[in-house]
Amino acid sequence: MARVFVYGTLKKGQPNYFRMFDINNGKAEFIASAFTKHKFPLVIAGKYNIPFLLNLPGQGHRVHGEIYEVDNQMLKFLDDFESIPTMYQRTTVEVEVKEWARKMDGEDRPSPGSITEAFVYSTTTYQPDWPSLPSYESYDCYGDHNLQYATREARD
Ligand code: PCA
Repeated sequence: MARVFVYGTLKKGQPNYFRMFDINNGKAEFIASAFTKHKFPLVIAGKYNIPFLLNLPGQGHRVHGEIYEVDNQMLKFLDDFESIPTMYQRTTVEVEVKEWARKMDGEDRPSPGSITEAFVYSTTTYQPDWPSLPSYESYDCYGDHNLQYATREARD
């Protein structure tokens, strides 16, 4: 089992969320909503308007996302889906918990505000102009930026 912090199209309500709940890909369970302890640029870039967290700590915003617990099969699926290591790299990030999932109720329920670690799909293999693109605190493919995400199936 591993914990993954998702901030882009894998979040609830976003276009790739369903992939984490396709049993053919493995298992995933929602653990908490959270935001990164440090700031990072979260930009929307490239021909397909893909969200990328640039591995440049200290710039941009504290990025909002969700932590999922995934099994090994799902972790492998996600590594493949996110085109590791060329498009993204899977790194570790410190995140501050906003709210734990109900299943975490119980005596050892950690408090909101606690810091935990999770994997994240971030990148150092970005184009030189990407750090100067607008950066977002919370990704929403339907946001007023008008940068429509092209799904895997819609790309040429
Ligand atoms: N999928 C991963 C990285 C960016 C993306 O669209 C995620 O949601 O965290």
